[in-house]
Amino acid sequence: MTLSLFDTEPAAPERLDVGAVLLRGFATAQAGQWVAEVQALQAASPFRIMQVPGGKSMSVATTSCGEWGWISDAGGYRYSAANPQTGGSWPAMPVFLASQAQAAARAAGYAGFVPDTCLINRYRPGARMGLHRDQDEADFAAPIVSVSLGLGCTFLWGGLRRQDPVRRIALLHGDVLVWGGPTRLTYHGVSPLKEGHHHLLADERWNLTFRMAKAGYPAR
Ligand code: MD6
Ligand code: FE
Repeated sequence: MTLSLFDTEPAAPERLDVGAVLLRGFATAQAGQWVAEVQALQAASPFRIMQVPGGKSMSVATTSCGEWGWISDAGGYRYSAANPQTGGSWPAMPVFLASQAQAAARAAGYAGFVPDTCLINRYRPGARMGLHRDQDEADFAAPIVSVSLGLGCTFLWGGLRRQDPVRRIALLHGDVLVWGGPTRLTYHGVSPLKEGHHHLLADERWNLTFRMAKAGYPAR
């Protein structure tokens, strides 16, 4: 196969680690729709800065959609059926987002991924995410599908122990990271976002993580 700048074929899946697959550019062709869907969601359920249990503020702004939303407050981290800002439920997960996330999971070898929540994080220059593990979900057999839009970032990929060495991986607009299996509980984070300009999102990076918060994997 010859490759040119104009090929629309997505890049071959890149294996980042056991169970972790990077689908470069998976969301690029339909990025406009991704952005429009998130804009509509955030009109219903605006991004806001949450507190972490110690009382400090996160540097990213967050919202959720789906049956569950991820929240953080003085009481800790958890999934909640209610949005604490409104007391009501979260906006439903748009069919486009759910089906794209499912397709990405399938492309990475995870059939039966049916997300019940999507956490949306907005980064502006300087915003970061400290090393952490995603461990608030009920079934670690389910992967997480992570979509990057807007400005690129340096993603930190560590190991199963906090003190393990960390690899630095560029995540760019349209990249989708699907990750589960033996490295599902890998420590990871995001370096402070650098200043920049993206044609769709200006000085922002959006990260969407689709999860099965409460459901068992695979869905049936
Ligand atoms: C981010 N992502 O990319 C932060 N967590 O902005 C995460 O913390 C993350 O990308 C679990 C699985 C995939 C992720
Ligand atoms: Fe995470």
